[in-house]
Amino acid sequence: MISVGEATYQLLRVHGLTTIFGNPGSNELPFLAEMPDDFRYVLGLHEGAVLAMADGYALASGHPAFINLHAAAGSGNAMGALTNSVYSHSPLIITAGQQVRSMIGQEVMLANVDATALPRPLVKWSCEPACAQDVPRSISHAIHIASLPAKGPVYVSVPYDDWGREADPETHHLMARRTSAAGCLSPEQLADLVESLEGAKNPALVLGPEVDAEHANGDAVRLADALNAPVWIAPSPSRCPFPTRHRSYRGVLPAAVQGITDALFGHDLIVVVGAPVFRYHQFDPGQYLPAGARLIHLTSDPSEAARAPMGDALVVNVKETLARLAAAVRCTPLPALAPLPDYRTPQSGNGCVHPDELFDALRCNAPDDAVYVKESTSTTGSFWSLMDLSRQGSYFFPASGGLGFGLPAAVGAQMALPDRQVIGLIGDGSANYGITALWTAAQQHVPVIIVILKNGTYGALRWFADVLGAGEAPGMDVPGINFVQIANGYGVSATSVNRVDDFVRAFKSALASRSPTVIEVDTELTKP
Ligand code: TZD
Ligand code: CA
Repeated sequence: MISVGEATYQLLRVHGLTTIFGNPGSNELPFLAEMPDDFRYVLGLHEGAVLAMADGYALASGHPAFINLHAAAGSGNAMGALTNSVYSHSPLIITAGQQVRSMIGQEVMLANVDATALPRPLVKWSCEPACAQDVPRSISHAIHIASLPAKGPVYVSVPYDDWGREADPETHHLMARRTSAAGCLSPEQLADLVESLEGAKNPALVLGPEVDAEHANGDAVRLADALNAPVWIAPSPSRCPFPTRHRSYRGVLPAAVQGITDALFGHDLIVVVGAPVFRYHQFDPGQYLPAGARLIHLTSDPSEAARAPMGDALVVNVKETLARLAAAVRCTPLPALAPLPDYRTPQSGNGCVHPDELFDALRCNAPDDAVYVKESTSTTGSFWSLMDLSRQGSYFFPASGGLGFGLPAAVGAQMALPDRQVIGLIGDGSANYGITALWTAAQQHVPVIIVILKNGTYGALRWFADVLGAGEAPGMDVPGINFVQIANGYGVSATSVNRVDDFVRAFKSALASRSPTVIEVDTELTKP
């Protein structure tokens, strides 16, 4: 007979979940004390950083990540970061330790009262097993439901007296279970779509993060080539689904109703793949679509399909659908696409580095397959005009705009992708929400490069204050932070630069060092 704890570790091993991201407390120690030698525990010093590190690991690896948090307090600390995981469809298996079963009702210290309600509505599913014997099955349930489309985070609260109990003898069946989804277009649905595409005079593709998550970037290129159609990236992108130097690439759509309609003016068919319709941000009411345009939405997420305010939707596997469409469409030649504009000439900073110069330097000096985790909110336009992102998994941004993702997610992504250089591009405001991940990077020898863009302010808020006509508000500047000292304090080597040539030197030495490095760059304030 084996214990509930042993059965759970066996199950996690079968699913390749041998890395535990966590921050422990007394409720979790009985589980962690049994951790087998082939497992690795990655300690994060704050649960927001724990969750975002695991998120970066899951997003970059394409596999679920396992998290262990301390009861309600630890779960609460992680919830800001969890807002991003919902919209990035991250399959995070979040577990939290609970008080012993007989004491929960008394609300003793560290009882997670109404534990399943706590993480809602941010998780896809949450559970506290009805008895100890149901713990391995509940964790199996969690892994499967997190990984089936649409993927998402799940939460399991486990009383700590469960781990030592005897497992159900039938638990072995769980180890062999596999679940998968097989939604594909019927022949009629495929024929309808092909007819719509072939019949359109001027179709446009709008691609979202799911295309990159499903490794369908190449399929999207084949469809764009077959259609000779322009391609936009859906607004507020959390990933890059299409090569930004492909001749069809037209840029990132603005995150505003009328802005999108204006950008797509003249198209009679708009096919949105793997994104919500749409992820607007600034309130700019207007028409949802150009006059006479039809919108078709392809997504694996029934909620994305249902909540859109316009268009027809098909809930599908986006990779398979793109591949089948690319193979099926036969288009008469459309007017030639306008040539792609050249990179814009980088502007120079005034006594500091302009973000244009920084991104230009990165494009020229970083490896082609570098992975960028970006959380610098005022430099969006500059970044997309100057970078060349051509590979799958090259770009990650907090999917719900919740700061505190970028720095830890860069550490997690670098752990998942030891053969690619991960570069965090983090604002001097954003860096503070997840700064403790530097300690984990140092302890785990994760060779991530964190570039901190220091403009002394919450730049995006300054821009937003203008958009809203709000004028000067309190709390918008962040002067007097020394990231070199902070990084050194956590055991990470760091340097500060205010000229682009010094940045290039520091960056090259960081690349060569194969150890975590922070480069603080004094940057010019720009508008997103
Ligand atoms: N808190 C959290 C957790 N998420 C947020 N999105 C905000 C606050 C509000 N916020 C933004 O939406 S952008 C921003 C804040 C505070 C400024 C970030 O400043 P930064 O980047 O220095 O990281 P820029 O490039 O100067 O804008
Ligand atoms: Ca800033």
